[in-house]
Amino acid sequence: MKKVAIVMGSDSDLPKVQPAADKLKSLGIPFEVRVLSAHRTPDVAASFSATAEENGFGVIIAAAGKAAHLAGAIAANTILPVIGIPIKASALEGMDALLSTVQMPPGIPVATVAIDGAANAAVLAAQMLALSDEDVRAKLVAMREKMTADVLKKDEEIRAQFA
Ligand code: RP5
Repeated sequence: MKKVAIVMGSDSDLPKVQPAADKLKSLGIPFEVRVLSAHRTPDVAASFSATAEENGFGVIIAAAGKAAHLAGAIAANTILPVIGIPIKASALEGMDALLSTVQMPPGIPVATVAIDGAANAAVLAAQMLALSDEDVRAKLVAMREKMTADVLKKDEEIRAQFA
């Protein structure tokens, strides 16, 4: 199975990124986690990205805050799909990172999730891998079914409470 890379601009991003790792783990998808910075370690970030495909990765998740160029810089060096997580890490509440991550020029997309949307980044990565992996697809279907059942149960409880 192809691996997912989770890269973040700083170890200070980890608490916000952890849900992506947790979700991939729960889906049984192999992943590796790195701290790579578009600004502080640009050469290492570029070479990681340029060799990611030959190193067995299928999707890269890139999280960064402030002037968040990591996902774009990673996307510039690979044709693997890149999912960006804008991290809320400054006085601008994550809007800085959101705009820096999402506003990519034509030809180099970054599939950007919500500010601090790490869990959805992992689900989206899993959906990409599910295109060619039946086991991952089955796990995603089961996850959706459980989600639906949980909401229906809560609906029943709330209706009973107000009956
Ligand atoms: C960004 O700057 C990082 O992704 C992080 O969100 C933010 C602050 O980094 P540190 O100064 O905490 O290392 O590049």
